[in-house]
Amino acid sequence: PVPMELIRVDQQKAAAETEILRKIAYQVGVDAESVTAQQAYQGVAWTVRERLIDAFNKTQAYWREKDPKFIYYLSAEFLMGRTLTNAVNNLGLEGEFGEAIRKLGYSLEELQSQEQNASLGNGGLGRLAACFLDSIATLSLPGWGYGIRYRYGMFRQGLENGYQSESPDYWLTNGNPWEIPRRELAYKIGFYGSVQQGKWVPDEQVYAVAYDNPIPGYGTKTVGNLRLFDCQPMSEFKLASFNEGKYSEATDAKRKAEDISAVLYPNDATEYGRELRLKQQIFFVSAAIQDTLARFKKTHKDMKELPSKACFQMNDTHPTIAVAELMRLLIDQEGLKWDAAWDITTKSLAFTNHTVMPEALEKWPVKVMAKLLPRHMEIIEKIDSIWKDSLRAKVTSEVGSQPKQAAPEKAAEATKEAAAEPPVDPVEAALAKYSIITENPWEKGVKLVNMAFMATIGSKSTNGVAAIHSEIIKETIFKDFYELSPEKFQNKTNGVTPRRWLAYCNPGLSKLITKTLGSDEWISKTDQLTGLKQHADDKAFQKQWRSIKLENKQRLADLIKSKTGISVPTNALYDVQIKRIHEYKRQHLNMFSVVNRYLEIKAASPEERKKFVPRVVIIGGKAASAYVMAKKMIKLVTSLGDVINNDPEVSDLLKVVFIPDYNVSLAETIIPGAEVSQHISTAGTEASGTSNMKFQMNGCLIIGTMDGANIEIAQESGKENMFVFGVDAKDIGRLREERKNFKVNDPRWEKVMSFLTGNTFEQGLFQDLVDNVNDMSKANDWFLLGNDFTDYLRAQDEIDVLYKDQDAWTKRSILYTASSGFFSSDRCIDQYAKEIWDVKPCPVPSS
Ligand code: DL6
Repeated sequence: PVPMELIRVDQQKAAAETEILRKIAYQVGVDAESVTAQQAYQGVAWTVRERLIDAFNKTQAYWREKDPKFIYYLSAEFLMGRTLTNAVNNLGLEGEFGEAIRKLGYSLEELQSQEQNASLGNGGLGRLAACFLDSIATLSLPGWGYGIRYRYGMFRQGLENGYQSESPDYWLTNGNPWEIPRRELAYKIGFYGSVQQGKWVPDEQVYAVAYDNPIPGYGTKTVGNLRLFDCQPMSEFKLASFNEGKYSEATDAKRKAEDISAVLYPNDATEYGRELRLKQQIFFVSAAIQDTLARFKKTHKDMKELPSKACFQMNDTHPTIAVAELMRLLIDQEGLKWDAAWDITTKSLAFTNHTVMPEALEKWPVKVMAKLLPRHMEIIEKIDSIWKDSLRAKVTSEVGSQPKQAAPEKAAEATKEAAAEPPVDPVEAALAKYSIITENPWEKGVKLVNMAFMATIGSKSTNGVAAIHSEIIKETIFKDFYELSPEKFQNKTNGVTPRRWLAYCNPGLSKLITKTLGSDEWISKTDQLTGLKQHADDKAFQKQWRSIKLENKQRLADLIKSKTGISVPTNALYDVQIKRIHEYKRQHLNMFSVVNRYLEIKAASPEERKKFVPRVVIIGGKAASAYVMAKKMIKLVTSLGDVINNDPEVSDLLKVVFIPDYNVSLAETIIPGAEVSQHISTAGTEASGTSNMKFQMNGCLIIGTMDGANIEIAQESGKENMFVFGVDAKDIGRLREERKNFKVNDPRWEKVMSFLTGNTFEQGLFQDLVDNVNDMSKANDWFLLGNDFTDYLRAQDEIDVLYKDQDAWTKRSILYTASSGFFSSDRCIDQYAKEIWDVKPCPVPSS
């Protein structure tokens, strides 16, 4: 065979320029002299791909030889964004390729903008998974991500009459240079059917076809992998039906199979939609586990060794069917006994919870599960029954030790109920709180599979994603499980990659940091950023810091102009809230403060108006398609923008901008240009937040509640440096109880409510939104906007005061960046690797 050294492009030392020109000529098929930006992008991307594949192949071969323990990150979402800049920089190709691209007449940034975003995720959870892959590779940890190669990502958001409109995001229009199809790697995935002699005989089968997406680490030769599965039918179509003219029937199976990897989060309002989601989950989880077991079995005979070679991290509830699937594969295919399989499963799986929002904690109807996955349902029932058996003795003694005599009125009630219902065994009733299979509280007789409970029972650890969140889950959703096995519960405060979210998205600031610290080591050792603290008071340094911010604000202003047509002045304070639109994130509270500001400006004399700090309030984010109130919140932002931006009295003192179709690439321009960012969820509702970390890294000040990772950011940057407001998480329960008797004691609240329901807008347009927070006869305002309103406005005033002192503002900005080191995903992944996965670095040698 020809030695690989002669084949590898990185060994041939051909100039990048020559390679790119060859690609343009022979891959793209055009003449380099008349190359468009898209064609130049294709030429460059396919060239970078070859370098990437060289390093990828070397890494994977090295790992095969060394056989280290792997982490497999199972996630329904990977919000990767664009790849070119990240790949060029992580591979250290910026000099060589930068020059070659310039000779083509473009810049890297221009070519990057030609790439479609891979929006295979919804929000923080998916972007976190992408940051984790970057850090896993950077730390040279043997690890792969596993997910779905959705043909359509998160929907594209447009605006129609100020309302969100949705259209499909076909992100593969121009092909995808960053993936390697592995058509020979296809796993069978079954659905429906029945269990016969203990084995599953599915009625329907599809193939999961692997696509590898190499993930380059930074400052290392290691290139990890994201293996995504595409769903393909077992056969293309039924020729016989086709020949009979039954075209639709002929392609039915193909269409159904393709549906599975078609869209991220199919609408689950219908039964077909709900079933499709569960199909997606078993589809990628089964393919991932089959794939892992196949590789494991090449070098290992004894399945008991699996936990020493593989750890599967389940990213939220979406992949938690893994508990039943790993059991099934070990028992039905590998021939293990139940106990041995359970031992392996519970040592190989780990679970992360990302939310306490009930709607995101999946519970599948037993009926749906039993129909689609009959063998899994059988396994789940057995897990549940063995689990409850193991607790019966303990529960029996607890029930026995409880006082027998109920209070007289309770006893009377109980007697009445008992007459109507069959008697309930008190032990069984007490065991119910631990059960995976539960009664649907809203629909009598309907049983549900609680996926979070199954995950925590079936895995070695359960973690939350910020300190407060990890405490909350121990006190609420997993209280009973925590009391049984406290050692299983951990915290892993999230982090974000400093490559994409500082070094590459903010090249101006990155250069200044490197110059100031004397090296670029901070890019992988972010604790070195603390070295900036000593320059925080230096006026000359502050000036440089400010001038970079101004350039970034100009870039953001240009983006706003191009996306919305709105001109915004760069001398205004840029105030940003970008995240999914949700009542708990309270974009409407932000808008209430905007209304208040607007009314104050209008009421002020021309002389008084001069005292206002000009502000541009920027909002971005998508509302789930079935979430009516979130969609109304978008309409609120756009309607306020229409009124305020066109009011000559307000002029440049206040602008309100909604940037449509918020995605990773837009965030890369918005975050460096932001001066203050809003993280204002009701305390106790935002698990962590990760954009707060990105803003902090880029020296953007934060206004926020004591919620999620805000608390730890405040600890790192100094609480006095953050604009903190709002009620405490520990008071939320009580305050919610007291809502009926609560009245906002602030005349500004009434003014805002009246403005929103008055004649500025179409009659009744915002009545539902206002009632939702203001109609206390119905004990509304679940997210306590009224309770936090006054304190929020106080914090907003503090922002204005500080902004007038630009030196003090800049000093804080420097201190934010300087204290952001903890929030690197490298730190977070290092903790996962050591404290949960037990996976060690296996760096590819340099030569
Ligand atoms: O852990 C990543 C991210 C957190 O930063 C957010 O606070 C949290 O809302 C998000 N969770 C989800 C889960 N599903 N829902 N909804 O997206 O995870």
